[in-house]
Amino acid sequence: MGKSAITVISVPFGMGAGRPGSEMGPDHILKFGLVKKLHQLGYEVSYDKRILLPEHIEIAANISSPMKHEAEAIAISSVLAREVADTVRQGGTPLILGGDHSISMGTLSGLTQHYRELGVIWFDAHSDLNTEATSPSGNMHGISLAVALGLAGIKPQEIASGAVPIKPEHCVIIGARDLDRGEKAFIRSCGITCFTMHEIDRLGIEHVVNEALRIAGDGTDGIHLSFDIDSVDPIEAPGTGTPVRGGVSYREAHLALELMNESGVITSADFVEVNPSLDHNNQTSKLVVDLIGSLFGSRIL
Ligand code: HAR
Ligand code: MN
Ligand code: MN
Ligand code: MN
Repeated sequence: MGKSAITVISVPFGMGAGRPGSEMGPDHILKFGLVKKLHQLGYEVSYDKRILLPEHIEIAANISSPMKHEAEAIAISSVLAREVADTVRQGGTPLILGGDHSISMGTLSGLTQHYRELGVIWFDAHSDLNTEATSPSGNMHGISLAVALGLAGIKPQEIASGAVPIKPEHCVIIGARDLDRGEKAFIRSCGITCFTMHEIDRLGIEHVVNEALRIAGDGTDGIHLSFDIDSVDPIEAPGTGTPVRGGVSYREAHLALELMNESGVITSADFVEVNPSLDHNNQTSKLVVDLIGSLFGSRIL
């Protein structure tokens, strides 16, 4: 990432997850020194933007939808999309703090108003590629990537007029280890690249990330990193709602983000699914601060 100004956008929204708590994520990440860290790295930072649910949700709830809190997730995403698009228009680098992963519907709908061929790196234990028809849980955070790709009933244009779907060949998932049946079938057929934990074990995180950057950068005009903290092993990141053992290590996570920084091609990022109510001594919030530091150029020497 270049040294342009960073616009931190807090999204204290957790209704897309199956349990409460991730709405406290942004305040905790800020409390544990994010702004100070970014200042030390030489960035100008604004951090007063907070996306709240509108008092009157304009989008009528789709009563026939099996998804829980669908209207709220769409409403918060619409407001977020506007803020993200404004940030990009003003030349800032958007850094969005979630919140559960449903908010990335908003991040991506805002970004594609400017980046018409956006690459996406989705760092996650899950693929979030269920649709309303395949979701086993009804939780909105499990369908957000499908929405961004235009595969779900909810379309990106409903979240922000002027948004376009992400193309599957511009999308790379890293860290997957808990996929539902419908998601697996879709990944096999659609042209998305998915580096599961198996591939990370065999190829190494450096190779995987370099490949991801190449694929997401090929023919695109920007690359968004969507970092779900449950990609990291629960030993390091226990403060998250759907932990899955066997995730990337502390070192692998840092190296991945350092490589992304070195590449200079990441144009925005969101960090999601921190749930402070499940955390141990705030270690997950502190980890996210350090990981964001690596993405923005923090070095040991
Ligand atoms: N695949 C499951 C579902 O659709 C679980 C989704 C999980 N959670 C997340 N997203 N944290 O990455 O409900
Ligand atoms: Mn996710
Ligand atoms: Mn996840
Ligand atoms: Mn292309």
